[in-house]
Order: sequence, then C-alpha cells, then structure tokens
Amino acid sequence: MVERQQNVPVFDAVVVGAGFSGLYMLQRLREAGYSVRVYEAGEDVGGTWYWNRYPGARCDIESIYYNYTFSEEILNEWTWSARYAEQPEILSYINYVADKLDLRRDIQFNTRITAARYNEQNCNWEIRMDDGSLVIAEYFITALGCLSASNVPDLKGMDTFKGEMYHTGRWPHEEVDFNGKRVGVIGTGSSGIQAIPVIAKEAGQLTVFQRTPQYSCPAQNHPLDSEVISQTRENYGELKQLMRYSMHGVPSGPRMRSALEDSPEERERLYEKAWQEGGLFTLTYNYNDIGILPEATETAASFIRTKIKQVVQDHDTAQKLMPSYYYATKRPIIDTDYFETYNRDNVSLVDIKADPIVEMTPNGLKTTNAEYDLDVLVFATGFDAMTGPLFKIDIRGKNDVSLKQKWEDGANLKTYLGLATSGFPNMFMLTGPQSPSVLSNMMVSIEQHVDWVADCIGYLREHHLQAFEATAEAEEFWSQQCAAIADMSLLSKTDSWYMGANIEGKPRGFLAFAGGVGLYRLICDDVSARGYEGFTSELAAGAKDEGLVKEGFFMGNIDPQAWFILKQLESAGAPPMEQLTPELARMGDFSQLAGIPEEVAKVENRSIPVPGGEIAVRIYTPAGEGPFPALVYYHGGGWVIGNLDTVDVPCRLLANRAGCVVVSVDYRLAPEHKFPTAAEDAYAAVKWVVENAANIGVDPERIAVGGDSAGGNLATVVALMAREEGGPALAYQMLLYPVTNHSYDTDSYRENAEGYFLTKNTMEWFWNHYLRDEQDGQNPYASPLLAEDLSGLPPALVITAGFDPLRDEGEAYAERLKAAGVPVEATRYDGMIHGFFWMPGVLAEGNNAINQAANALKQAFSSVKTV
Ligand code: NA7
Repeated sequence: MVERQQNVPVFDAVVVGAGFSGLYMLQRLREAGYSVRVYEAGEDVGGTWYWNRYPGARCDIESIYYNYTFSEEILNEWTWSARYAEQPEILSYINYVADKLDLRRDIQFNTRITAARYNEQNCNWEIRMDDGSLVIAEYFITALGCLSASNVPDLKGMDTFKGEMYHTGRWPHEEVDFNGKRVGVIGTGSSGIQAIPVIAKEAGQLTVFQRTPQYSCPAQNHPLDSEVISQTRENYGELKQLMRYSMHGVPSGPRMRSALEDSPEERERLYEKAWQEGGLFTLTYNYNDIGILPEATETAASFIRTKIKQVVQDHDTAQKLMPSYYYATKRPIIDTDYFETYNRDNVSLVDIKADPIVEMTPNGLKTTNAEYDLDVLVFATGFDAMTGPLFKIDIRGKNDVSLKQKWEDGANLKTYLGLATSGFPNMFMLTGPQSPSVLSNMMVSIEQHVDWVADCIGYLREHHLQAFEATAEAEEFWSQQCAAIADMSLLSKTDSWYMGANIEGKPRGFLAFAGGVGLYRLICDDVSARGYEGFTSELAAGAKDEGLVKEGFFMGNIDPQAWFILKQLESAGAPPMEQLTPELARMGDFSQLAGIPEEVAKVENRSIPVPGGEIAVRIYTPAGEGPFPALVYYHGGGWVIGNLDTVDVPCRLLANRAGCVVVSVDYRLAPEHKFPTAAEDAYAAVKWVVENAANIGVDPERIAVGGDSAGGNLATVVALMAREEGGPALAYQMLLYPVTNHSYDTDSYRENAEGYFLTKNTMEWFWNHYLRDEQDGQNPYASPLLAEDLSGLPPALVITAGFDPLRDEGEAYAERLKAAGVPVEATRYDGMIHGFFWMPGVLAEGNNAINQAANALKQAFSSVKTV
C-alpha cells in the first residue's frame, strides 16, 4: 500500500494506451466531466497503427467501416482513399481525431505503466510508471490492444547476428532500406503476407521461412470512388445498426444456407465470384457452416488450395504453400499478390516444419539442411495475444493477488463479459480477453466497450457506488459460455493465436467470445439494464441506500444459462412465430439446444393406424431384456409445430435413464387437423401400444403417458379419456409445463407475456389454430383444468418453469389433482423458461429435469403390481 504522499496526482480514471480504444475512452469520460489521464508508451497516438508500420501494413476491414462512428461530423469530414487504407493513412486519421478533439492535452506519452495496485481501503488504484512516479485513480482502464505484446522467438545465437532485425509489430519510424539486400522473413500470418510482396519488390533476394501455410484470398483493393463514399455517408445510420447487431461488426453476414446444400458447381461459382470481389468475409459468408462443419469448411478450403496451385508456377513451392487446417478458424487473411510473389526469381520459400531453424549465425540463419546468408531478418511472428499485454503490467487486485497469479498465467482465465474480473474492483479491460474483439471489426467492439464502461461509471457515480466488481459466479458462468460457444465450431480445434497456441508454453484455451458482436451487445445491455447484474458494489460512506447494492449473480432471478439462450434467440432476429405461416413456423430448428443425441439400443420408426388415417411413431428401446415398461410421449409445439425430431434427445435420455421403451407420437397438427384430432391420435397411440405390446417388447401393465407443453396437455387428456372409456390402465402421467386451460388470466401470463421464449401472443396463435371455436376451449379434452372431476387419474409428475406463461395453469392442475386424491410430485424450476426439458444440451436444469422425470418413471413402474 502506498504511504500517503503529497503531490500524488489523483484522477477519476487512468487509461492505459492511446490507440483507438484509449482515445475514445478519454473523449467519453472527459465529455462527462471526469478527470482522466491517458498514459502511452509510444511517442504519439495510434496504438497498433503507431507500432505496426511495416511495409504493406493495412487494415483488413473495409476502411469505410473501420472508423469511429460516434461523431457524424468526424464521419463526414474524413474521406478514405482506398477500400483498404494503408497504415500511414489510418495513423493520419487517428491523428486527425486526436487533434480535432484536442485529446493530447490529457495524454502523457513516452510513459509505460509498470504496475497498478488496488487499494481496498480507499477503493482506488495506485498506478506506477516506468520513471517511478505514481498516480491515483478511482478507475483503472486498460486500453492496451489485443495484439501489442510482440512475440519474438528466442533463437539460439540471435545476439551474434551482424545484420538488421525487425519485428513487424515494433517497426522503426525511419525507413528500412531493403534495396538489393538479402532479406529473410519469418512468419506468414497477416503481417507477413502483407509485407512479403512489398519487400520482394525491393530486396535482392527474399527468403520466406514458413511454419504454417495459410489460406489467403485477394483483397482486391482499389481506390474508393466518390459515389461509394457519399452513399455510405447518406446511409451511415442504418449501416451502423447493421454493424452493431451483426456477427463480425460489418454490415453483412453469412447466408443462411449450408455449403453442403449446393451442388459443387454452384459452390464453385459462388466462391469464384467471392474471389474476384475480394474481402475478409466474402468467401465464408456464402454459407453459414464454414468454420463450423468440417465437410462444409473443406469445400472452401479446397477451393483456395486449387487457386494456390493455379497461381504458383513452381510445383514444389505450391505444395509447401498448401494449408491444411480448418479454414476460417484463424482470422481470414486478405492479400495483394501474395501467392504471385512466389513466381519471382528473387523469392524462395523454406518450410521450417520440414527443415527447422537450428540457430542464427553472424551471417544469417541455419536450418537443419541449409544455411541462409541474410542482411536483414524480419520477424512477422505475431503477438502474445489478449492476455500478453495485461500480464506485462504488474496488476494487483484485492489481497495483493496479481492478475497473472489469479489467471494462473492464462490457464485459469476468467472474466465477466471480457470487461472485468473478480478480485479487481473498478478495473475495466477494453476489448479484453473473452470479449468479441479480435473476431470482429475492432472499431465496433471498441466503441461498444467504451460506451458501456462510460455509462457504467456514470451509473456508479450517480448512485454513489464504489468498489465495483464482477462476482466469481458471474465470471465462472461467462468463461464457461465462452468455451462452450467456441466448442460449437471448429475454432477450438485449430492451433491458432486465438487459442494461445502460437506462444511456447502458453496455456491453451479459446481467448475470445465467439457468439458475435450483436449477441454480445444485447447481453452487455441487458446486464446494465438489470442494474449491472453479476457485479457487486458498496455504498459510499454517507450515501443514501437506494437498494442498488446486490450480492450474487441472478439471485432469485432467471437462470443465467436460460438468459443466455434468450439473448441468443433474440440476436438471431427470427420474427415472432405468430407472424409466420404454420408451414414456416415448423421449419424452425432448435436441435442445437438439445445437444448431441445419445445412443439407444434400438430406435425404430413405424406407422400406426389412427381413426381416419395413419401417423408416425418412433420407438426407443433401451438395452437389456424386455418386456419393458413404456412411456408414450407427446411432443410440444402448441399442437401446430414440433415433430419427432424436436424431442429426439430427451426421448433417448428417458429411454436410457428410466430403462423403459419410449414411444414418441407424431400426432396430426393444427390448423390442418383441428381439435380434437391431436387428442384422439394421442389416445389411439396409447391403445396401439397396449394392443401391440408383445410385438414391441413392452409390458402392457406398465404404461405411462407424458409430454411437454401441448404434449403435456395431450398426456393428461389421454389420462382423462382412458378413465372415461374404461382403459387402458395407465401407471403414470408425466406433465411437463403442460397447457391445461384456454385462458390467459393468470399471474404467470401477466409476468411472462413477453421475453421468455414462449409469449402470450404465440400461445394465442396456437390456441386459435387448434380450436374450431371458442366453445372447444371449454371442453375438458382441450382444457383439462375445467374437468369437473379429476379423481381416479394416474399418479402424476408436474414440472413447471418459473419464467413461463404456462407456469400457473400447470401448478393449478397439480393442485386440483392433489385435491382429487391423486398422488402428485410437483416441482417448479424457478429460473427456467418454457421448453427447457428439450434443451439439455445448453441448460443444466434441462438435464436435471430429465433425470427427475426418469427417476419418477422408474419408481412409478416399479410400484405397479404385475401379474
Ligand atoms: P500471426 O497471425 O500470429 O502470424 C505469425 C506468423 O509467425 C505465423 O505464420 C506463425 O506461424 C509464425 N510464427 C510464430 N512464431 C514462430 C516461431 N517461433 N518460429 C517460426 N514462425 C513463427 O501474426 P500477424 O502479425 O501476422 O497477424 C496478427 C493479426 O493482426 C492478424 O490475425 C490480424 O488480425 C491482424 P504459426 O501459424 O503460428 O505456425
């Protein structure tokens, strides 16, 4: 802790770094009237664009989208010259903004922050510089850039080399002269691929040392014409919205089609068009499963490989340039004449995986098989990404624990929203690890983070809150989501710097949030709208308690996993179901939420007769010797949508876990088949199971019915019908958030009418399709809650969800069953949403509910006395 020193400057906030994020942070906080000081190691503003001034450096997001959008004036005053601007132009832009907003007066250059320590007593940060001086600030904000800690390989004999050495990320300000020289470049990432064609034109001889071959597409860079610029300016409001709610922060996105749905010819046509058009995502955006499904990804990868073969004349060189990792799992690369450069006489390529670098010598570089004399060696070897820049500062939070210790050098990386980490109050990381950052247009991610942080500080000040800190639960949750989302694609299956794989000894783990900037923004906005859910703070001394100080994460509230799903569905932007036709509504695919189907000993599809037709059933038989008890299961979907596939995963899990046959019933749907068809089909299916028991390995004495939502309605209606019609005898009814009454007059309808997956409007749409008229709604076979007498029905399990319009009617039905003397096990899953039973792939509570149902079934079946 710092002894109280006089003359220690005190600021509201200290920002580290004067790149794009640091500058905008300064502007926002200064505008709001806070005292801010920015510290920057470089001599001037620019960050990434100050340091990366190697030949050929340029942005890979189109310039017109790679700029600040917070000021219309700035947008209109600046005109980019080319589709992809070169580094000097980008740096001029940053300088123009810094001048215009007079930002330099609050920036101290040539100053490196070496340490920052949180003072628990004073709830502020003590920040030390490389000259030993100290400042104090309430908020410590890192604007370090994700790629600012250069990675220079530690080659044996490096210090003996007599030539010049440079790293692309620490390029000198003076011009580097390659003229006629023997130049080596190690590294073929974006930087190498941009630099190599430019250096090749000047150098006497260029040798490229390549560790991993890369996919790269032409940038097709060109000057921007005035028409494009004026159109962009006119439409910037709309473009900005598109960028903000997109996947990658650009105003376009992947086409909703699998690469495997098109013929090879059609794919080829589209890929060729993209190749001619150029651009970072143009090729991948043809389909929505590139980088996700291996076979789909391979179609794009092999297209690029063919292109490389066509361009590179020397067969051996072309072979060495063939990439093999999953395309689009590293940041895509766009180039200008990269592969063409290998056709020059003065360029050669060394595959250092086959012929590794052994050491550097005074004259150059030695590999296992050869020696290369060099005058200049360029390291285009990238960065210790994301965590690297943070670890270079000795950041210490509560109890003097350093960030490096807490994150175990990166092996235990945990952040909440990539913005904060527990134990480090009042510290914000702009575009920190586990935020979308490097997977997106950085400008969109930067502005979003800065705005969020500035608003957050405003909120804390307004409400006199201090020591603002992410909770351990919140960061645990967030880190799990980040890993899970990366695992849903091929991203975590490639050795990339996203995974920390480029740095020797760096722990592996996906370092960013791969759910897209749109989803991420919705989540961050929701967190703030909920009074900064997942963060804690303390009330400042003497301040009035407004009840804003919270503890815990989503306490007594919606389950965070369910909330995350809701945000994902919201960001997918699908129109509400009631605005669709039933045919279109039936095309919705939620299979990802169910998870991977588990093996079942036998799964059989059959067709069974029902009055007036035939329907399909799917029979799941567990391992072991029959006859088995059976559950006849009805899927949900408001009698209008849903099918056997929707509930395939839970049916498999029930069959295995309850040790029973599950017969899943594809009853006929409304509006083609209105009430009471579905109920009659459901009843006919049970009778069929009993009559055909021997044939399907089932014990007819131990039959249960069950279903979710509208399927729960059908299950209980079948139980009523069986009682009325004198059979079959049912052992159990398993009712999962069932529909029990054609009425919307409940608290749960009022509380959860919108925003929790199933809405009141959708429910009305379902009912209107199902019933022939209002009168039907009074029929107990549609609204079993209205049945006069519920006695004599089979014992029941009734599961409901806290955030579900149907919660109260399910619970009311359970109460009525109990009152009628029926044994009932009723459980409310407080934090859950409608449909959670078939979402075990993403909701732990979905899986728990399936376990509960399986146990209840097992017990019910075992208590049936068999003859
Ligand atoms: P990258 O993309 O990390 O590329 C670095 C390159 O250097 C890559 O080819 C690496 O091979 C190679 N490399 C790294 N370490 C070594 C060692 N020790 N020996 C040999 N070769 C090595 O960095 P860039 O600067 O090109 O681009 C960074 C980002 O900036 C880019 O993604 C854009 O977002 C802009 P590897 O592939 O790891 O085998």
